[in-house]
Amino acid sequence: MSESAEDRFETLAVHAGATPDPATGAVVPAIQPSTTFKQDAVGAPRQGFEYARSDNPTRRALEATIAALEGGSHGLAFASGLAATQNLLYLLDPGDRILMTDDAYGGTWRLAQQVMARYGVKTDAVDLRDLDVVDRALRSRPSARMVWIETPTNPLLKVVDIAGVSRLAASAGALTVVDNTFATPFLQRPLDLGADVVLHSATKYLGGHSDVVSGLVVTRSAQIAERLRFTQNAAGAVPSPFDCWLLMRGIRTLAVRMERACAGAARIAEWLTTRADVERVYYPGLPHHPQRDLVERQMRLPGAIVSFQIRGGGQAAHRFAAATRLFTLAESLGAVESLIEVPAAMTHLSVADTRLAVPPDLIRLSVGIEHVDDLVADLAHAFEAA
Ligand code: P1T
Repeated sequence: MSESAEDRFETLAVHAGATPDPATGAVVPAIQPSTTFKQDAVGAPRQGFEYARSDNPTRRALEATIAALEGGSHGLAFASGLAATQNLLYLLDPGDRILMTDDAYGGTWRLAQQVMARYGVKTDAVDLRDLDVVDRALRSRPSARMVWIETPTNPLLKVVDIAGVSRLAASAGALTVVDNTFATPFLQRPLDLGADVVLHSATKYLGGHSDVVSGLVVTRSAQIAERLRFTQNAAGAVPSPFDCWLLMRGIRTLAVRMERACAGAARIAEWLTTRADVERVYYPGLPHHPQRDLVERQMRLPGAIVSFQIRGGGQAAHRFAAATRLFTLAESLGAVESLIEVPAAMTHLSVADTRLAVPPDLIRLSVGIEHVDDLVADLAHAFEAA
């Protein structure tokens, strides 16, 4: 990551929003709920705002904030991570092909396979960790127009070389999109590594408090931004001003939340490797993670999601996930409270029987910011109870 003294991430996260308000001195941005804006003459809106779906002051402030944090020049906010994904897929035409990481959020794969396929866009699952495989897949016909990276992936925490894949994609004329939900711009900045577009389910770490569903996109390309700005308005899947405000509030504490959660996750991952009732632990910070060197090169910290396979199969996983007390059994991730889920039966149910299917005995932990000793004690109790 390249940061100057003026724009260290922690500082930027607090100050990137439009504050203090020049009109009032308020240190918190205002929520502007107005759906429409007065025009002084026909077609002459005062500050470029006409109608809130097209643009509004609160969303504009959020979009500038995320663009600054990702080191991009254009930010766009959507009603959910999948709405953001949908708008990126609108960049494609019938006959185009996407190469997608072979471990990804189930909903992203479902959108590509069950919706976009009907409009003639084909998606192939590829192990994007292997650059030779990527190179071959980019060369095969029809040529790929977009490479869709998640890194670390959901839920197996595979790590993809963003710079390597972006270089190959660019030379083949394909766009590289990075879903940066698991890492956040605090841990990893894909645009600095050559990606064309970064996407977030802002529902997760950026919001950070399990109280807003939203999606964000950032790019340095004026041409891509213009097309996305058009579909953002034309298709209309936009977040409310209140949701935008909640996200700006969440983003201000992103760095401290991530540091704390990552420290807890590292400790929990290590502890799980010592348990006889655990078959395998997935965490990019463990010495045995297959892309350990890449993790150190590409990420500031290895993240706060830990997955593991429990001995005893799918039923043992279900019993374990229902037995924790502090880890709440729920979908989603990335908030202050720790969550636990069984991907094969929950977040990734829609990819059962596909190449993206995940092991039934896999448990995913989203480590929050509680005291780590309490979290470890909770897991220890669940192993006894399950
Ligand atoms: O839920 P939504 O805001 O629409 O975002 C979809 C999405 C996109 N990308 C990644 C990497 C995600 O993890 C998600 C949503 N994931 C969950 C709800 C989950 O529990 O994994």
